[in-house]
Amino acid sequence: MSQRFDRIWQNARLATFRPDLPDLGAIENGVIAARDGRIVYAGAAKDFSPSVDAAERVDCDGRWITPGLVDCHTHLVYGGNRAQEFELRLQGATYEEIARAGGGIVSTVTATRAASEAELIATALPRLDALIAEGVTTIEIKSGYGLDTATEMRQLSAARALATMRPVTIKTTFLGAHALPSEAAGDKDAYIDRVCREMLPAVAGAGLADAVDAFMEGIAFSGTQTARVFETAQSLGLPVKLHADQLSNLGGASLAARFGALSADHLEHTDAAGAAAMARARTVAVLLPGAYYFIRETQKPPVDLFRTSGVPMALATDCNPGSSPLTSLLLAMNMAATLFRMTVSECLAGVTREGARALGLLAETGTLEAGKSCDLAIWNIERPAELVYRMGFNPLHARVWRGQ
Ligand code: DI6
Ligand code: FE
Repeated sequence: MSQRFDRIWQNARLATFRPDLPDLGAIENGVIAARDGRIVYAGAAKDFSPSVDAAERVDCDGRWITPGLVDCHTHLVYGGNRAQEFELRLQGATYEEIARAGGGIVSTVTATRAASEAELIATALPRLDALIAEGVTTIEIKSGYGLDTATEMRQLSAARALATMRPVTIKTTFLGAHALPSEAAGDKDAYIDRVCREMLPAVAGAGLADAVDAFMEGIAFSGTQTARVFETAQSLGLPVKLHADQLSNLGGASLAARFGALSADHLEHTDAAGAAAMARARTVAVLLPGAYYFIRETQKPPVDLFRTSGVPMALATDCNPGSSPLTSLLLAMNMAATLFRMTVSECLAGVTREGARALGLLAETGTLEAGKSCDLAIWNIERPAELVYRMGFNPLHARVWRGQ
């Protein structure tokens, strides 16, 4: 019996990230076959029937294929930039000082409110293209620079529009509880009230968000305020995630776990209790070495604790104008290895399988397995470690999204 496929990639080395195989799930002489945009076979050439028929065969000349990369934490859509604030920091001001002085996130809010949806799309596209050029096939994009209903919705709508303009899967996240807008005059509870009663129902009603995030921090929102946002999100059927323990330990990891969050992100200050709670809840730790590097943080996330507690670890760019103006997942991997001492396998799993898990998309993408979307990155490399080792070099040969 002969089967017909749309495309077959052969003579490839596969990093499958299959959960039943160790490390990268490597297969030396591998084949991937796709039909209707989905993987039908990914495995050893010797187990693949030679009688199959395919509309197109691609000889990979021994190149490595990984799953298409997943950037599971970005703030890609925003107005303006913060190069001037960067200069101030070079003169000695800290990130928290700038935030308290009305700079920081709030200055990006002003620029984002002033931007039309078309302008938000136009400025985000080059950043998206930079990620795509490195093999990214799935990306999460947060709001959080509007802090009023209309602008938050405009940001999310721009993020949705990007998905129609490029071959990429985009998941949107509502981050209304990112910072306190100046018109809230210091009243965080009243603002959270508005997030829960007005903004979240409007965003959910318009189908603009796939998840809800919050920034739980001294300069942002408390655990009580975050819990209110999460309760409202869950009552609207939306999964939650959290910017947790980035600058201090307010128990963000434990709170995220208590709500069964998809992920808790940053986590520089997370303690053993937080890691244990995340392990029990299967909440993914999303580590963001770009932010750690850019704000010159010295407290490292407890990678060893996550390892020994069995907390899955993902990596992302945190692409944002204030603390991580980074549009390279390859560089994020190099930083995670160099700064956090993550292994090559952990880094690569972090931008594929674990990134997909952090978005609730593991059934859909993130590994090379039959049944999943055929999202591939094909690399001109001799060994996978090259993807982590180099700084500022892109060895992508080809990228496939949904079989194309
Ligand atoms: N944590 C961060 O690192 C970013 N947001 C957040 O909650 C920073 C956002 C910004 O400074 O614009
Ligand atoms: Fe972030």
